[in-house]
Formats: sequence, C-alpha cells, structure tokens
Amino acid sequence: MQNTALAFQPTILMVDDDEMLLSSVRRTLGSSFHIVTNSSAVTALDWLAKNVSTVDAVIADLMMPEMDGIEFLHRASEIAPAVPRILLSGNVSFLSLREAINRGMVSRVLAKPVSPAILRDTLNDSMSCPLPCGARHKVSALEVVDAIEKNHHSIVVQPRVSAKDFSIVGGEVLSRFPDLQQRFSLEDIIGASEDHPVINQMTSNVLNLLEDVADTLHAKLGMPVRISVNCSPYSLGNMDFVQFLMQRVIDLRRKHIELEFEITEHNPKVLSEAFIRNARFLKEQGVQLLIDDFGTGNNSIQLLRHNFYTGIKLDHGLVSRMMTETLDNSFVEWTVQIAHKLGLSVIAEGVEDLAVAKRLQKYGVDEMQGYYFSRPETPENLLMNNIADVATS
Ligand code: G
Ligand code: G
Ligand code: MN
Repeated sequence: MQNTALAFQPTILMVDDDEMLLSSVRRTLGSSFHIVTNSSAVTALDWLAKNVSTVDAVIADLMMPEMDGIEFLHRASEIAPAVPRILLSGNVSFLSLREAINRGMVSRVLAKPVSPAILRDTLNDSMSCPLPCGARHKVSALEVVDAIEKNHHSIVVQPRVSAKDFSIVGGEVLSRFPDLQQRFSLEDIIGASEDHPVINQMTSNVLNLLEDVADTLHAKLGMPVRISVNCSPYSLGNMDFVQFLMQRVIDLRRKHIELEFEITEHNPKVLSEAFIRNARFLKEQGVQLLIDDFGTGNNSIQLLRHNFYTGIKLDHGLVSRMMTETLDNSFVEWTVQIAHKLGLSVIAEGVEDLAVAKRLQKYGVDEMQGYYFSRPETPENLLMNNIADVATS
C-alpha cells in the first residue's frame, strides 16, 4: 500500500555535502516527495545516469568539495536535459547566478537557509514549468532572425584529425549566438530554427563568416582544408537553396576550402522525397554529405541504405559511453565495420582522452574530433591552448 503510493510521488535527487540538511529535508519533505539524497556529486551523477527516467527534479548545493553545484547541474543537464534543476546557495552573487543560468541551465536559484515550505513550493513550480530562469518562454525563430541581422551571430571551428597520426585534416563550423545564448541554450536556438526559413539565413551567414576567415583557417589548419557545416534537412529540401549552396561550394573551392555538409539523423525530413532528390544531386556534384549524430535517434540504420552519404559522424554521447558501456562499445565497433563495407568514412566526435582515441583507432575509425584534440574555438584562437602536439605513441 505504502509502496504503491510512493511510486506516484515525484522523485527528487538532492546533492549537498551538508548531511544535516539532507536529513532534515528527508524528514520534512519525505511525505510529499520521494527524496533521494547524496553527499557526493560524483556518485549522484552516476545514480542520475542510471535513473534518468524516474527523476523529476534535481537540487544541488553550490559549494561542494568534489565539484561545484553549477558544474554538477551542467552535467546533470547533459544526462537528463528535461529534468528541472534547482541551485541552493549560501551567497548568490550576480556572477554565480549568471553561471547557474547559462551553464547549469537552472530553473530556480534558492538562497540558503531555505525553509521546507519554500522548497516544496519551488519543487512544485519547477516541475510544472521546467524552463530555465529568464527563459520563461521559448526562443522564437524571429529572435534568431533578429540576432543574425544584427550580426550577433558568430562561428567557432573545431578541428578534425586523422585517426592514424592525429594530424589535422579539417574542421567543423558551429554557430554561436553570444547574446541569445545568455537566455537560451544553443540546442533550443537551433531547435527553434531548424524547420524554419531562418535556418537558411543562418547557414548562409555561416558560409559568409567562413569565407571572411579563409586566410586564418589556412594558417591554422593547412591548405587546402576540408570544412564541414551543419545543414538542416529543411534547407536541403529546397532546390533553390541547394543551388545557392552549390554556388557557395564552388566559390569556397576557389579559396581552397572544400565544404562538406553534416546532416543530423534525428530530423524526420531526412526521409522526405525532396531531401533525398536534392541530396543525390549534391552527391553527383561531388559534395560530401555526412550523417551527423549517428547513433542517437531512430533513423541511423535506415540512412545507411541511402547511397548519397559519404561518411558518418558517431555521436559524442555514444563515444563517451564506449569505455563503460558494452552495448555502446559494440555498436561503435559494428558501425565502423558496416560503414567501411558500404564505402563510408567514419568520424568519431566527442573524443575526450587518449584511451578513447586509441580504442577508436583500433576499431579503424578514419577521423576524430573532440576536446582531447581541441575545443571549438574562434578562428583566431584555434590551436592556441590545445593539444596540437599529441602523439600516437
Ligand atoms: O557546439 P555545440 O553545442 O556546439 O553545437 C550543438 C549542435 O548545434 C551541433 O551539434 C549542431 O547540430 C547544431 N549546430 C551548431 N551550429 C549550427 C549551424 O550553424 N547550423 C545548424 N543547422 N546546426 C548547428
Ligand atoms: O553537430 P554536433 O551535434 O555533432 O556538434 C558537436 C557538438 O559536440 C557541439 O556541441 C560541440 O561543442 C560538442 N563537442 C565537441 N567535442 C566534444 C567533446 O569532446 N565532448 C563533448 N561532451 N562534447 C563535444
Ligand atoms: Mn555536427
């Protein structure tokens, strides 16, 4: 009887190194919520990863010995993006508040000491409206149009290396919206744009910004250089846009930049007739199309049947779980073999350390990208503080 009732209570994960506070919260809120407490941020993240689907909210203290609350909540947002996050803090400075919103993407920040009544109300509010503070409404495509028109849109580049000797072979261009990203995550900004005409404007601007820095890219990454640009299936469904893209490919080839396009696998438009027709056209023109985020959504395997892709990019989540999860590890190994049989190249994203890089090398991955080699950087800052000198030995 009691167990059944418990199953319908919201599950709250609370992390704080103050055991007294944890036990007091368990005592006072235990009748309304299923409170799971942990005094270690590290073990709490492990627990969260294993229980994502049953957690309704996460609360973290700001000052903790193993990692601060903002870092903890940032990682929690990667593990469980839809679960609302609350930060508890002894002193809420403007700086930590800003960090909490931008990096921790919290829905509320509460000052300590906090009363059980306030905590209960906050939990109930957050669970019914799990948006970050300052982002009470979602970003609209028009705000993105505005940002692009005001030049509040910039690019960063993440280098890509050969798996054989870690030499640089090219890079991926990613959009950044310095102003909008104060209030929304990049994921939300792209999400609001990817099926709207503004995505064409975004891609077109990325190509202009790229052309402007062609010389810097050659100095940093070599010449000629292969640069991949994320392109929404919405854009590729439009023949006029595809003609425009083809013209830009030719313009940039003259500047010794060979463009490639990354197409995310999760958008259902990748299966549409218009997309497929235009993708074939691009392939005939010698343009490389890569399946992005391979292994995340539902379309991955099906897309391997199409013969206009020239390569796949293994999703960074998949790559990061490879060392600990047998299933992900086997999936990566299998994918490399199948892709090569089909004549596709394999690029691994999210390579964060040498152990992962070596394993991917063993599996026969062709190219790699990830924080181990370099974070995405502005063209001027490329390879300034990064491990460009990593050796395979
Ligand atoms: O950098 P990261 O958080 O940096 O980028 C997140 C995701 O946002 C990328 O994987 C990519 O799918 C998407 N993205 C970033 N920039 C662009 C862009 O210019 N166009 C499109 N369509 N997607 C982008
Ligand atoms: O287009 P796509 O979703 O694949 O873009 C790559 C995303 O992965 C970007 O958000 C980029 O910032 C992020 N990224 C790049 N390298 C790493 C890495 O080593 N680890 C993690 N966690 N993310 C990475
Ligand atoms: Mn990408």
